[in-house]
Amino acid sequence: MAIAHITEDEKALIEAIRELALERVAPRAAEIDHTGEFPWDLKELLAQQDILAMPFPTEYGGIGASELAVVMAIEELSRHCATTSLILAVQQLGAMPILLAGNEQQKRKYIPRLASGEWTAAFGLTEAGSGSDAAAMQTRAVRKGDTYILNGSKRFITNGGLAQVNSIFAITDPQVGTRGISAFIVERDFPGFAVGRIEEKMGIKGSQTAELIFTDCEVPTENLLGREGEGFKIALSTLDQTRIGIGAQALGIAQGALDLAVAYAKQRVQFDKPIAENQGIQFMLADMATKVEASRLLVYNAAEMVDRGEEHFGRYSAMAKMYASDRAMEVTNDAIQILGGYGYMKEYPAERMMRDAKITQIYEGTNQIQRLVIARDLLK
Ligand code: COS
Repeated sequence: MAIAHITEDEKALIEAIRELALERVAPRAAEIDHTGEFPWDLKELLAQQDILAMPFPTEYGGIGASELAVVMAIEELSRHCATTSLILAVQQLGAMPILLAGNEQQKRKYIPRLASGEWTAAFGLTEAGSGSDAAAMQTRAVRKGDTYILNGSKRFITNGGLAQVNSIFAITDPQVGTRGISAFIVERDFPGFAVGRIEEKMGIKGSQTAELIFTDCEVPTENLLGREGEGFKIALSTLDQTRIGIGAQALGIAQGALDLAVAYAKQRVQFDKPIAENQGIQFMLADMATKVEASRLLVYNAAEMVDRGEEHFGRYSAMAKMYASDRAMEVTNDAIQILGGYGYMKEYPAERMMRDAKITQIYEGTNQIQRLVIARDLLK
């Protein structure tokens, strides 16, 4: 097991989450994938068990868990159901701009209800024409008295339309590039906020991915995060931290696939012996386990850098996300191979794990963007 510097209390909490995931989340995973419905019951469970409170400071109603404990919780949930782990990951993602840039009044207003799980959060950066090139966004925010008027739309927003609290990025000054982007807290009930298309996806099916449409959407000026023009930096610093959670999600999926492949290889008999007795299978399992462990070290290391208050962890969070998600794709692919025909069928979770793993190479910055972030930091 990888080195993990967490307190005894956090160790007990992670142990409890591991059991909860096995007993309550695992039995729901196939059905969630099949119906594609958001698992409100599991969101409630995470709220009741204070799991959604983990990323939030105690002074705002959270339990102030370390970043390492947060990513370990995401990992444990992901072993059984990536959709469920995403509820925690996106609660952190959507709220991070408020934690990083919000003033006291904004934190007091929004964080306690996110920590209790009464409200959920979403992060709106991506647009139809602006993915990797986040600065190419078109959504505009124009100040008019004591409100900003937002016009435009966001695409592929996780929890889009379900979340009460949305961190939305929009252009306030089109003349100055990334320095003209600002961040806002937009509530679902604000006039002019609407939900557009709901996407049909390959994996993480129970998680709602939606378009958000702003038509003269009225956002009070008090909901501007930081100052005008600081939005791009708020968005990128948010992603620097929350990408570790996506690495953890990939890690958990890969661990789940490895667990499955090991169990299957021991009980599947061909040519009068368990297939685990074949060196060809053993070598595959050994490689899979090593990839999982190396991913874990990168993910935990990046999280510990955050906990130690190190400032320049962005390179390491990008490495953790990129490496763990690329390995998760390989490990889930190998798990299917070990399960053979059964691996290809929905009777076993291997094929779901592979479909779920795929998104971890794409969201919160494609792995090509992660390489760019790492290389820029290396070469600067
Ligand atoms: N944290 C804070 N600020 C950052 C930053 C970071 N990690 N990286 C860059 N910046 C700042 C720069 O310092 C620069 O500020 P100044 O204008 O004061 O110099 C500003 O942001 C613009 O930086 P840059 O010129 O590097 O911006 P680019 O348009 O070249 O974009 C990338 C940089 C590609 C890194 C950015 O667009 C990106 O991360 N894209 C991926 C977006 C993404 O992850 N989308 C997924 C959405 S969530 S599912």
